[in-house]
Amino acid sequence: MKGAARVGIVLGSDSDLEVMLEAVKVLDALEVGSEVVVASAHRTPDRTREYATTAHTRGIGVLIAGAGGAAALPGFLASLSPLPVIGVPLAATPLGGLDALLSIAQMPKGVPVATVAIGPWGAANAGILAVQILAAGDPTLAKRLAAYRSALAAEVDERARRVADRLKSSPRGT
Ligand code: RP5
Repeated sequence: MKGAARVGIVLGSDSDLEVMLEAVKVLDALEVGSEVVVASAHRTPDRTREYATTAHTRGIGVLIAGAGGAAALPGFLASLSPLPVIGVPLAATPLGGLDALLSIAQMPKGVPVATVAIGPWGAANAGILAVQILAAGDPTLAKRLAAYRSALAAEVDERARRVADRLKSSPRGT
């Protein structure tokens, strides 16, 4: 949420907030300002239309939309906004999010929605993907992203070291 918002995170419902905070956390860590709004494609179409058609005029560069039931929201935003839209399928129905995943991913040719994994992993990845899109035209952000990726790699190196140490002291893991 830090600074002027460059990423708009749209929730179909306040019940989506907990999972979608994973995207906010990533954006905060990478110092990219974001805003969170609740706007449903089917319950508040006018409010959603208003947001989709004006977000780019206020400095927003990417939209992230989380949706569970029916999951029309990312496609609805993409149909109205010139901005790239990333859809996060949420496990809000008895089908565990697979319905949302298929609905969001299967956009007909011509109006794309970049679709990430179901749930918190997808929300976090949506945040990273949004930063990657913005970083294409922002060298400072690109550097920050590179540092983030290096930190991820260092973490794996550390895990590999721990596994090697453990197997050295007890090769059969006993
Ligand atoms: C979708 O239906 C929302 O995105 C949410 O994931 C799901 C359930 O919404 P609530 O009934 O909890 O408001 O519109």
